[in-house]
Amino acid sequence: MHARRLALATLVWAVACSRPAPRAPGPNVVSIMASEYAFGVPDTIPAGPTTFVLVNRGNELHHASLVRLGDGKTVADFQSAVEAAMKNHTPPPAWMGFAGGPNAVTPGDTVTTTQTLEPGSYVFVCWIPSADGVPHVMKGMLHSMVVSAAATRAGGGAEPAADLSIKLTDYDFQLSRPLAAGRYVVQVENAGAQAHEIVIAALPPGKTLRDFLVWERAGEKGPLPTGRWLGGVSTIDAGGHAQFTATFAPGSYLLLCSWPDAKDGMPHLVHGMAKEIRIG
Ligand SMILES: [Cu+2]
Repeated sequence: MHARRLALATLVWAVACSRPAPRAPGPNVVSIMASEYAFGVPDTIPAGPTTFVLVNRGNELHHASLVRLGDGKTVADFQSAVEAAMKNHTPPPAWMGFAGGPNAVTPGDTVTTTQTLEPGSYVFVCWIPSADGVPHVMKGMLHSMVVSAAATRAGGGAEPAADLSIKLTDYDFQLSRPLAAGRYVVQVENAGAQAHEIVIAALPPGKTLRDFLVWERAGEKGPLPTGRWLGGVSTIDAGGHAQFTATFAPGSYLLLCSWPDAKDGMPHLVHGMAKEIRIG
């Protein structure tokens, strides 16, 4: 009896004292609030692995495309360069770096991406147009942010381990394996020669990629033939990588890249970067 009580006590002690092994610190987490037409985001964040949590508190679709400014370039330089590029349908200047950021999210929803940030001057931008065709950035939806080496924690933090990878190419999305319903950490690698994005939209029952492309070719008139927008990674330079998380219910989804082509200025989705996947 006594021995048995002792064994029990030992077991209780062992359970109480079994702590999980120390884990490497995760990425720094930064919240971004999006509304019409502004971002609520800190002005300075530390460099290193960073998870952005984008909350859409507005009534329209928004994303938070992260642009790195070249040395000495200001937000005013950025604004005038964007105006000139949009007016003349020219590619963005080479001093703009595209660093990812959370992609389009339905009003009321939240999406996350993780990327490793180099120190420098950045701008969060929403390139998504309103129903009037004017991109939100032209309505003032941009926010400058300094990524500071000084504020970086010792020991850094690690990027999350991914469940699958999607390669962005000129012009396709290549999945490392087929998807089933569930929650995934997706590693996105831009293996193309150009900047690309990936954004995921659910298709309502009965709608297909064809419906989306017909809507697109007709000049994007009327409501989008899509359901929920699940995020993804906003425009990221060739060679860049990032992770995003997404939860897939059974159904059909679109993978899209709307970034303008370096040669003809057309969105990449008309060059083939529009893929329908079915999750059973
Ligand atoms: Cu693309």
